[in-house]
Amino acid sequence: MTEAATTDLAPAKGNPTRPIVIAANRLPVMRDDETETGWSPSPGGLVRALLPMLRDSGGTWVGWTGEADDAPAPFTIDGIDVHPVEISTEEIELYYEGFSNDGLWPLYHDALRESTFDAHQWDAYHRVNERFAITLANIAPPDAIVWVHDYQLQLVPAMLRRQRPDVTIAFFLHIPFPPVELFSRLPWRDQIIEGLLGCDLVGFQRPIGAANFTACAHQLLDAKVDDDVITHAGHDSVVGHFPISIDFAEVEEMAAGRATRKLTSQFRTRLGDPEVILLGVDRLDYTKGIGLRLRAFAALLESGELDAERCVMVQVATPTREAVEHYQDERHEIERLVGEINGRYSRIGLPVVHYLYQTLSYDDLIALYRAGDVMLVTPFRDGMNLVAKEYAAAHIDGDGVLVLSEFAGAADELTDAVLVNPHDDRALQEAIITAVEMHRGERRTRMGALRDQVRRMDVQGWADRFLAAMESVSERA
Ligand code: GDG
Repeated sequence: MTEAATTDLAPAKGNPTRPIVIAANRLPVMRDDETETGWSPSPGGLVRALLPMLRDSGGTWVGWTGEADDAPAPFTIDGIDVHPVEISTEEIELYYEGFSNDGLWPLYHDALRESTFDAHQWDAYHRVNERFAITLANIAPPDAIVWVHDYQLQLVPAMLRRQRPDVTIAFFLHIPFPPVELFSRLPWRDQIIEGLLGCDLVGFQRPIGAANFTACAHQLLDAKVDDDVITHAGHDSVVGHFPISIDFAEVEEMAAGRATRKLTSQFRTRLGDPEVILLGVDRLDYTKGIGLRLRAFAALLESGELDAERCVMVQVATPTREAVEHYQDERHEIERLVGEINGRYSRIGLPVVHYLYQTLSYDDLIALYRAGDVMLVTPFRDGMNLVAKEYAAAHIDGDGVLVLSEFAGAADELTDAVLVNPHDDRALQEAIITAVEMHRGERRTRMGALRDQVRRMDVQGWADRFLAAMESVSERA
């Protein structure tokens, strides 16, 4: 069955010269009864980054629809061939919620929570990765570049290489790669490294991710390392870092629209026209440091360094991975803290913390960024953090201050933010005060520099750089 349809994403600037096949846990489209085709673009940066390029070059995407036991026949949408991979209810529990999100996710984020290492979950992870590899092997054209994404699919490259040594295989990890001391806890550590070494190119967000992976390959598998090339079992893999970004022009354009301006001013009014709006926007994930920033806010209200009559905090916490216990615990703790702070410092009709456990529309989100005077991005560990970049792109007024954790990948580039170690309570409080009290001139200088940086290194540039590296490793082979 073949359906043809269109989505509303902008055309690409640069195109690959060879057929490209993307593999990611999720497809670029999700089921949507409201549309004519029954599909609409999936939310998220990856789709925004890759869909225009794929659409223009006529590529292929292999992934899961997001629904259990959902195996529609391959179809074409907007010039992209979509190949759904079926995942059962049990596999969602074991491969996705279990091994990926309760095993790998905490381990790759500084072991902030205890990982579950369970052989049944590993078997399901292996099985689903194999299903992806078989699908890719069956459909990749002879001179294709296959680009695999993220921690759910780390075994795919070697599995695919065994079946299709003729294609170029690349991988990009969206989350941090941990140091060897932490990674070694994983009972299946050698298999994961071997899986990734099936690639011609392995990409990370930060140089430290690439260095950690290289150290693991050397120490665990005795692979030979020569600068950025790792040789194992007679095969070379090039390792590099490619910091992901956002569609700067799109966010800027949305932020400049009349509808957004109106919404921003409505939000400010509804919040009681405070002098300072402190803003947090995150998936409700324990890596993001939401509780930590609420505690810092509370401590500053308590000490009188912040005045509840002048400041409000807005925290958007998007629901995520609700079946995983660590996420349920984190939600309870955040909601307890919000209740405690509001109980103590709010006035009638004027809560001091506005907490939304919801997914907002992108329009609302951009308007909220514009309303935020101080953006708090305080993860304990984060691959990149696109919220920090979106905030800068949305601040077309050239004002606003970003408080940014040193442990977010974005800190490598966004050096004009107020950088902070979120593990240091007092330093975080001081960073918030610095941001709130910063003079207009300094705010504008810093925001100007942040905006220049994100404009220069946008998501199209990221995709172009990765693609150029893939083409150059394939010429090398
Ligand atoms: C992983 C890595 C890396 C959030 N709330 C709403 C909403 N969002 C959107 C934001 C942003 C995205 O979600 C979140 O991206 P982040 O980068 O901040 O974080 P992760 O989801 O953890 O992403 C991360 C990223 O992959 C890319 O490589 O940067 O380090 O962990 O785009 O705008 N969007 C809407 N409503 C919301 O309420 N519409």
